[in-house]
Amino acid sequence: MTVTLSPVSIDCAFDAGNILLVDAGNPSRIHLNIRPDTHSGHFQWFHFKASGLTPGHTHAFSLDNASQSSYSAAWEGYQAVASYDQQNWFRVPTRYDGKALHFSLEPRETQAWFAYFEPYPRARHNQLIERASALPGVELLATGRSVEGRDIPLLRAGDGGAGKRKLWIIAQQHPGEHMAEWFMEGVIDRIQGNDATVQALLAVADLYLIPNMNPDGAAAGHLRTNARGKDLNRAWQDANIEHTPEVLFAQQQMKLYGVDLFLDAHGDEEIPHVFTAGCEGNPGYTDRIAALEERFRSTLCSVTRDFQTTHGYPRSKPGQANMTLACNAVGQAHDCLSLTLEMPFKDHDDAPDAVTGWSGERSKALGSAVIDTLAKLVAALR
Ligand code: GEM
Ligand code: ZN
Repeated sequence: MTVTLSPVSIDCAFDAGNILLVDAGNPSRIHLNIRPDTHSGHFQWFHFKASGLTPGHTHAFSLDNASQSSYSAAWEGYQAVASYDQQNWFRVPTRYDGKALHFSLEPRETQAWFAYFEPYPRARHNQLIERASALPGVELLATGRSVEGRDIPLLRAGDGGAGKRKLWIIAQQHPGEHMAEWFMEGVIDRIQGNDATVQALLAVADLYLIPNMNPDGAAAGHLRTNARGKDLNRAWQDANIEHTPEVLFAQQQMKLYGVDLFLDAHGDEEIPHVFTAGCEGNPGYTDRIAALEERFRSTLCSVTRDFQTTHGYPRSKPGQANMTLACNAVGQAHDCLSLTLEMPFKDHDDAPDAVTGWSGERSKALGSAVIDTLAKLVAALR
């Protein structure tokens, strides 16, 4: 008996949506492409809704231009995420054939969302900022503006008292790296809990938090760039109001308040582990900074299984750092501990989760673990 399947429709006209329909003529096998960032060749982030699915029938999707994406080697070992309610996301069977990325779902409902990683919605960002700003001891310290005029809130937890350490955490310079703002939500949730560790930390330090550095890129479903096609994490030597106002805002605020520690939250397409990258290639790199980097890493390892120091980026050679990166530029300018924190689009293979892989929830838990780490480290920062 032949089953006549209803037509499948594909939609991405929503926050952080990104897909291009190639051919949905066969509801069992939908052909799609990923849309490049505006004014940039970068692409890898995808996020779309499929409606008209037939419960119990296997629908296959293929991203036909996957081999031309920014990090095409990263498709190996990667699994796409899906959701029926945009709240609970799970990994789906996925394979990369060297040209296209193929994934499939035998749906239990007639519609589902698919994405490269669990999206952090702008509405949730707005709620997060509202909630954080209303917490005792937390204030909306300043608000920057993106190229397209979206808010870039800078929060401060702590009273800004003299002599306190200034600990900065920024996130999602690269807009497709949604795990970064999930991480920031975990930091803010921990502040809200106001447990003894948080109280001890905020007695001697203030936390300066920018939960989303690139709202325009996130809204547009970009992987890597802002509305001007600029990679913000390559703009820390020549930021300007016209092309990279997002970075200019952060730098101006750091100059105004000072920096004793800097953490830049990102996601990595290829390496299935959580890791950090330091400033070993900076001209101003010292044994003191090297010791602080090591202590941060060993302490975070002791606090959570979702961190490790075996896998990561190759170390930069002495004096060979790319100073356009936030981590290196801030570490040099403020002579402080400065790290890029990387979470995987895949899974943290030291402690894998077959259902979710790396996820928003695990990013949040890592944010909490970093608070414990900062509390153990803060006295040694200067
Ligand atoms: C990375 S940071 C790159 C750091 N590279 C080395 N070798 N230290 C970027 O901006 O490319 C951060 C990211 O995008 O995840
Ligand atoms: Zn990044």
